[in-house]
Amino acid sequence: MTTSAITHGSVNEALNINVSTDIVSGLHKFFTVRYSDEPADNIIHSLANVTAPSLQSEQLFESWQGAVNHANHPDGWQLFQNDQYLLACVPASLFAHLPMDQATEAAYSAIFEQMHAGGYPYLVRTWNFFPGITSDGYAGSDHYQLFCSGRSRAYEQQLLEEQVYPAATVIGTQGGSMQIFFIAAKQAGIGIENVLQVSAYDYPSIYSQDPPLFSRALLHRNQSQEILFVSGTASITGHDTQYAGDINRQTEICLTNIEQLISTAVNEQNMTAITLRDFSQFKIYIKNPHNIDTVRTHIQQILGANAPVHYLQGDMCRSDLSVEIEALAIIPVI
Ligand code: 3EB
Repeated sequence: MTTSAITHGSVNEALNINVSTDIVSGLHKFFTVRYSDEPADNIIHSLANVTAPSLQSEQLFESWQGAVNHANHPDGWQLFQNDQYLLACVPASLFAHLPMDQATEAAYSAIFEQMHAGGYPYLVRTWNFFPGITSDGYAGSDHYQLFCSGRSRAYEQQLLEEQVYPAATVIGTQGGSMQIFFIAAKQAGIGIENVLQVSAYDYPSIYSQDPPLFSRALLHRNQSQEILFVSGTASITGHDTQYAGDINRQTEICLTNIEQLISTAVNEQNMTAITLRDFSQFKIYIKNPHNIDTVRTHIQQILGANAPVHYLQGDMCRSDLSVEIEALAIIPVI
């Protein structure tokens, strides 16, 4: 890919990590994701910092910056929007006082409200971070299962005729409160499922009472780009975890799953043919920080040494999963 739609700064393992991924929509820069070892409070429009700590430097802050709509929003919303996309982080004040399932329901209901108010009816991508993902909540459910229930309940109240679920990441953090980021759009995207996996929304209820409502990937086209949002992808085939305890084999299955998503998008939805090396960004969440060298060696063999990869500590929703990979491809349309 050789266009200015994507800019990669220098990626290095020293303190000064500085990668930006610009999503450009038409002529309007939508937002920039900035990575730095400094928090973004010196930047004019810092959306938020993600809680998952980096494994690359002592501290790595991800801050999303863009053109903020300066209209006065109640409840502390800071909305980034242009003629096609809306991006925001749900204000914690809307759910911080509630138990997990109700908190999630409140957060997603608030997202749907903002989407409706702004005229962005399609949810295309979400990132969800919260502590204690596999620890007990209540009623025999862990926090992830309660999250799934709350999300389902918010969707049930939506009463939409046809629902394309967004691409999603759900990662357990070591502390802090829940953070939910999302991108919504004026135009619908296309959900991409993985033939090697049962669709998450069809999982049997052994994993969660209410199913995880997300698409394995979402293909979104605008006037100037094809964007493939690949959900957090784990070592799951069918609906079973593969290779518990084997970090290398798990990494392999994650990549195989992502390759399968590419080929479905290309063959069934006519997406431009790309390979893993054409992605703009990977985020690799690793549960045990000791595994980073193993994963990095594996990834560099496949993607090359200069691939746009960030390694982050994060817990997965199943205790037998050790690694999860999300990815973003931005393909300029000529
Ligand atoms: C999986 O494939 C792994 O509940 O939104 C990955 C990405 C996972 C998103 C979600 C869950 C979610 O089931 C877990």
